[in-house]
Amino acid sequence: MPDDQLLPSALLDRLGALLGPRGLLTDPADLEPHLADWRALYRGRTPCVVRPGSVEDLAAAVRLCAAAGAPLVPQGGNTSMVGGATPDEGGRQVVVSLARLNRVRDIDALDMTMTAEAGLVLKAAQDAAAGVGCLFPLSLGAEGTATIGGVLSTNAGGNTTVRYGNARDLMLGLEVVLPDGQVWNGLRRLRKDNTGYALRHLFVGAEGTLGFITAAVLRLFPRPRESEVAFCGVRDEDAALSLFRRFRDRDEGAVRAFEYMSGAGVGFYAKHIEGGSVPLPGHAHYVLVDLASSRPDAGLRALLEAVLEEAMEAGEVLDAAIGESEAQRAALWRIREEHPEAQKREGASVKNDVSVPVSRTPELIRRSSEACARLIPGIRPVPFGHLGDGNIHMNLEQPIGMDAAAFLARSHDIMDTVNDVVRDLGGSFSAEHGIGRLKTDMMADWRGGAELDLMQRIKRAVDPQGLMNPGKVLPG
Ligand code: FAD
Ligand code: 2HG
Ligand code: ZN
Repeated sequence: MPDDQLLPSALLDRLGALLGPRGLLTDPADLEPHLADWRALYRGRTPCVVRPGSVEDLAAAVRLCAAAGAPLVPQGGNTSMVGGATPDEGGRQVVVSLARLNRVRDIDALDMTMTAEAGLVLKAAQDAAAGVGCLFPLSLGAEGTATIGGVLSTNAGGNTTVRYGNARDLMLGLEVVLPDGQVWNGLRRLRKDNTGYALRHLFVGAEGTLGFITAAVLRLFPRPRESEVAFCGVRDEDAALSLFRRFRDRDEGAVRAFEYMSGAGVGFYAKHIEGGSVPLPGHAHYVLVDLASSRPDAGLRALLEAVLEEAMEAGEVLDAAIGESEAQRAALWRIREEHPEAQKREGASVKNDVSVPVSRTPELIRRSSEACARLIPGIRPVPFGHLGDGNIHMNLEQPIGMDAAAFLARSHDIMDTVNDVVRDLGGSFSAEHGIGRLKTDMMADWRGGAELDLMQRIKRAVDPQGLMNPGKVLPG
């Protein structure tokens, strides 16, 4: 069937009349960037991309689509790790990009809030906060592309969750276009607001299955005046955990990030990333610790050195490099931030964004690495991530010389193998990336019974036509 017959042409005409040429893309070259996900796991088709320039236009477009029974796929920066923002292959799903709704509507350094539109890029939100002497602390590798609507819809975590929480914890209020085109204005900038069901939390982490987030009130924090970053070679996974505990016990509030990396991942960074030099090569395990304080006299360097010295005496830290300038601190962070890209360049890999209680992270890394090695001899474990949150990206790289397609054909076996360990340790099969399309088939097993039943009832109540991001999150 030709693409223009996939949706009634009358709907396309009405959308065109409503939104104008900037608001409706139909040229195949313009559609292209919206059809595949960052990992290239999925490639879909769409008759058009709707790009509304105002909330009213989005609401009107949603009403037109609802009347025509056209399914809708919200898209922000399209950096989803689970195929959440990609249309399916059927060619009927309309991609709705929030990119043009990208204003900071309001920012208040006394209330410590920012009202930002959904399409605002995360880095631009951080910059806007810095512009009034504040901090918007959410930070992740995709922050130059990911949007406020996207990070809220996935309840993204990232590098600073250990100190500031997930995206959900940074949100006070929301504005949402519902599946029937109604606009709900819940943009209240209140710290206390106990007025029935907390509807705003329903849309955070819903991955676009319940409506469009169009704007949010975000919490701001005092900007850090002092910070320290150390990159450490550590003895093993237990030593990494023990180092986290040492910092936490001394001054929990000082730890802004605590990230684990394997020697394999750091090696991929050195091999694949331009200028990717590593100060302490040759270790099997690494930790990056970032301390920050809004107090100018917090004494973070003394704290850092005291804890590292203690851990070295205990044989846990084998060597450490401390960033002496902003540029050096950024260079140390780059080793961690470039892990996804370096891993991509090394070859085919299977990702497992999983969490366990923090105390079980060493066991998670060891047991899943061993189990995967039994499943596919030569497989290369590349665990890294947010150890301070118990969230390890338990990723597996293809054995050297193995055919990439043959390796990827085993993806589900590999994910099942890791998930068996995760389950045994009381963890979750999705920590921060969400379910998207990749993990819908795991929902019944992990969240079945009353929990999934309630989710499905909520979905039917909010989106009775089932038009919002079909095929994502909930099993069909
Ligand atoms: P998209 O990818 O466009 O969409 C994500 C989901 O949200 C989709 O289901 C989509 O339909 C929905 N959606 C998007 N906008 C809206 C809206 N306005 N209303 C309703 N639904 C909407 N995640 C982490 O948690 N921590 C990390 O450290 C991290 N690092 C990353 C590093 C890299 C290099 C990459 C590529 C991704 C990383 N991610 C990380 C994945 C993360 O989920 C996304 O970066 C981000 O949260 C998604 O934002 P986005 O604007 O790109 O959303
Ligand atoms: C990160 O922490 C992201 O860098 C991506 O969550 C993780 O590539 C991954 O598996
Ligand atoms: Zn992560």
